Amino acid sequence: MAITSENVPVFSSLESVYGPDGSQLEEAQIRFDKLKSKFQEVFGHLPDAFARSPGRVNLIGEHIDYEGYSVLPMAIRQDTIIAIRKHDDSESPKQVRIANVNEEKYTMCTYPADPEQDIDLKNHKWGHYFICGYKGFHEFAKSKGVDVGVPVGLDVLVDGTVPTGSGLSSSAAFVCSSTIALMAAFDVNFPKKEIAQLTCECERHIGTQSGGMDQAISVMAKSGFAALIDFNPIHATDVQLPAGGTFVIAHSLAESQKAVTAATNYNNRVVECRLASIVLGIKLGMTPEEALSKVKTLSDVEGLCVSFADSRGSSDPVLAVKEFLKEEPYTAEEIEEIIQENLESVFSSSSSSLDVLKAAKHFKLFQRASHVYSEAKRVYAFKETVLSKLSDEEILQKLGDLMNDSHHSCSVLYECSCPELEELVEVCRNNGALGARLTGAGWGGCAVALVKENIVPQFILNLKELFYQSRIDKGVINKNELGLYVFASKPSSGAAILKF
Ligand code: NG1
Ligand code: MG
Repeated sequence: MAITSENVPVFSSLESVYGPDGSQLEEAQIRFDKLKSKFQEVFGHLPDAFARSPGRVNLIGEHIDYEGYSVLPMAIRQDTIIAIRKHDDSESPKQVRIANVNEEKYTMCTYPADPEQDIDLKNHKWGHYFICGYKGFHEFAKSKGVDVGVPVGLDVLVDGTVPTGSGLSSSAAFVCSSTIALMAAFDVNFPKKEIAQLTCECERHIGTQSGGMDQAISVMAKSGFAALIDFNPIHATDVQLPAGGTFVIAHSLAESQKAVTAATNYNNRVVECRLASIVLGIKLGMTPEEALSKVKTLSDVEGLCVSFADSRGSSDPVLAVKEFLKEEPYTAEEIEEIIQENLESVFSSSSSSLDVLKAAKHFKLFQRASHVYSEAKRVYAFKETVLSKLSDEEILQKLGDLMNDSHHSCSVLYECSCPELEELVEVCRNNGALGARLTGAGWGGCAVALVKENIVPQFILNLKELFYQSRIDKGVINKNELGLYVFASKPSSGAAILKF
């Protein structure tokens, strides 16, 4: 298949991915050598190909991708690398065997070589993420009429450096590298935009109703640029960040297990947003039937808010929320009365949403909708600030303010922060960050701080002393692991296939 710049690049050298300079390349060389020898040791063969896909840090635009709004992340250096070998028809076992270089934490998972298998969500295993990619790859190939033959055995070895449960999207790095490794093994290459869409959809097999940000940036990132990602259809615009500022990522050390807590955290918010959009649609003049059938996300009803204008005359759905939704949480009965339908029927096709309904006491429609609409505006303000004619100094200051506002909204309105993240964000701000916020889904994981380049080393030292030292003393982490939990990051490149 012809490879164009629209497809995933296929490289034959590590320099093309990790850059020509010293430490990163050396580190990568060591990882790849280890992967190869481990592969040989575990499976008795060398791999056919490798794929890598990076984690990401979201700079602004939290919990709005699944509501149809644009977000602004950048890829980070940490990534997942996968080595893969496809068996011949005649070889057995006809299984997908997934091993990890970190075999103590991740023991080998084995699945049947069946692209139509269901994923056992009640019994969460790390290998499930590969199977998401496996199912997605086959579904997509089928939809495109690409013949990938009868199912054969696959050997897979994984090496991930994106910390898990940290809001840096280890899951998307894993699902995207899995899908791309499969493409390499089957000798096909799809356009990046289509891979971004397919990986977003197939990661939902894990049970979270995720938006498409993580997969889009992991697949489409360009080295040196953050990206504004739009959805429906997916589109990425490069964003050159101003000189003089650096993003520092710091882990709160609270791990958020999103696949396990979905019903009360992530999927709960997706359901609340859906309900908020239906109720708002009705209040803005739709009939209940119309709202129930047409409205999926808050972005779907934004167009009905035109008569609510801000001081600059542009339409402002936040004002419509203030007018039409009440601040007190809604009970299920109150919502059913407005929408004239019972909630179980609204969500009958989604078992993960039904789990949410079972677990929910009430629904905070006002708060969730206010967050989404205001956060969507902050993303555009962020992009416009970057493009503005202000001095770099002023730009950095404004971006920092927007990040602080975003955090406040996540914390107070969306309630996806946690005490450790609150403490960390505060420490960042008290030590010279121009702005700091939780990043990713929240409920644990990382914060991202915008820091002037010239104070970065001192800033990191201060975080070590003021946030991490007490945790090292208590044995939560090891002193020599600190570099894994707090680091400065430059925008890295997106997914690639490596064939040597
Ligand atoms: P994390 O938790 O970083 O994987 C999740 C979602 C994103 C987005 C953010 C919140 C997945 C795979 N990713 O990111 O799509 O909604 O939360 O902004 O669920
Ligand atoms: Mg994730």
